[in-house]
Amino acid sequence: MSLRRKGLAIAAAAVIGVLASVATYVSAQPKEKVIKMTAKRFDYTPGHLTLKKGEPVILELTTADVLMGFNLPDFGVRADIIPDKVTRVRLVPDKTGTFTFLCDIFCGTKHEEMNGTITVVD
Ligand SMILES: [Cu+2]
Repeated sequence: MSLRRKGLAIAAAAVIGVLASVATYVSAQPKEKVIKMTAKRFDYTPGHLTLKKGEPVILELTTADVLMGFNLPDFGVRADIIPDKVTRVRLVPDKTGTFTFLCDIFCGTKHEEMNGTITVVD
């Protein structure tokens, strides 16, 4: 094998090694459950979620009409839900109980009543 070929073979082996370790790393990560939630004046669908403590989830938030907010103060999570966009929020519940989330962007007459709950179980 020429020196040049040897160099190429070593480089190829290194690339394969890196790809294999990346694949192992990705597959070792816990798969986050994706939960779709739609906001619409003046509620969220679903309006209640049950999650497991310590299990990360991704909330995919969309709005069916106007700009909304998603605020889950007990977990320090908040986001704008913008029309025609998907807002992704990662949540790792680290305590059990039932917690309220609410809309914190004024969206109309019943805005103050727009909320839902998340129950976190062990
Ligand atoms: Cu609102």
